[in-house]
Amino acid sequence: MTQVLWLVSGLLFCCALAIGTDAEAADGEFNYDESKVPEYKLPDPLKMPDGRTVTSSDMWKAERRPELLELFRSQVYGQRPRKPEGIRYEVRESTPAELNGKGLRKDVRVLAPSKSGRRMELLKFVLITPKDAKGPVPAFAGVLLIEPTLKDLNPGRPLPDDVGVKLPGMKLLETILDRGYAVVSLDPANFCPDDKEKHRDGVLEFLYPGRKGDPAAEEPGAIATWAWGLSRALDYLETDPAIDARRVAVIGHSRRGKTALWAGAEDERFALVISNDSGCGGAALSRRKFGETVARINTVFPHWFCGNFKSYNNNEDSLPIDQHELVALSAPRPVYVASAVDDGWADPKGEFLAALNAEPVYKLFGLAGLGTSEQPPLNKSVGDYVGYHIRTGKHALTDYDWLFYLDFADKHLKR
Ligand code: GTR
Repeated sequence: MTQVLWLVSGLLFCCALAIGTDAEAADGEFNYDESKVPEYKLPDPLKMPDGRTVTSSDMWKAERRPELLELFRSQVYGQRPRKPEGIRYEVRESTPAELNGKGLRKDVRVLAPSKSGRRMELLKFVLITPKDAKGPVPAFAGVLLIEPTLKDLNPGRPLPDDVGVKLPGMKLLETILDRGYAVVSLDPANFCPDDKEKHRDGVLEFLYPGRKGDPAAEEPGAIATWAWGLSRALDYLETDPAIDARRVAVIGHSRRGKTALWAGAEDERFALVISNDSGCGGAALSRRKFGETVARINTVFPHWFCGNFKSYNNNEDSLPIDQHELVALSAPRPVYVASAVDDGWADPKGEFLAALNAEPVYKLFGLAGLGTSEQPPLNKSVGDYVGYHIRTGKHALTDYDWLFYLDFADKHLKR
């Protein structure tokens, strides 16, 4: 019965959160017609450029994975920023009243020495842990995963409408805590603002002083920088006895879902990867050109990807990779891709096909994937090591999605 209530409230909630990304592009310039998807041939994740086929998990790990990772760095997201020496943490603890005594909150500032010798803030995040945990707990980590304020952090800053956990009374966050997970939410505001003019203002200016403009050929864009920030949060989690840092899932919605996939690819310490409605540059196959296209994303968000990615505008067939290989970079760790049926802009079918076409890599490890080659019916979760669902409703991370993610995490992180 509670389950049913959850489902109903989830559906209502996701309707309430509907945002208009697909409406913004319903002007005929973009394709939403399956019969108009061009013919395309996906690159084979198991084919090396010299013609050899990857035949074992060892060969995947030693040869193919590094090669694919490098292609995504140089052609799509940009090179990984370096990690500064001498990082320190400053932690402020509190017990937020909104969590009804269930959660302990830590505001963590990650500091690095600057040229002047002073420590400067690289980034900050919020960690909420279940208050009465008996030992180290697993966690979900993401960019803007919970309302960054929970009241008092950056007061007055407007939030994206589609941020995951901001139910009245923090009901969903309480549920996550009750189920034994911590939540980590990275705030990109000062660290790497989501703004084409200002994305360099935080950590990129600190690491690469004086550079200007859009990311150069292989320079990290905002997605790579946010992903790097999630790794810095994970560094901290490794030092916090409340957390089992070997059981941290990285998760995100939309642009933050693209970030979760890339964070999981770059940092294999993340134990599980979840992308919610991540679309173009996330789980959706670029070659399908359904909904948002490479050209459009690079034009509207020139700061998200590296400079080289722009050479694939209207030229997707020449990409040396496609996004199924990004999903495959999670292997052998469990990965979950989710879509929403009214989110044509993010190409639900393309997201499903990326998950499906990542399976050959999981097979190398003897792990089962989706268990189906057809998109499942609405609101049904499928898959073992590759999970998928397509939900009714629009582009959002809803509590309904979360319930599937909690079950998936229980299955893999609590065994
Ligand atoms: C849209 C963008 C999508 C998606 C979305 C979001 O405007 O075209 O790729 O990332 O924003 O992050 O909400």
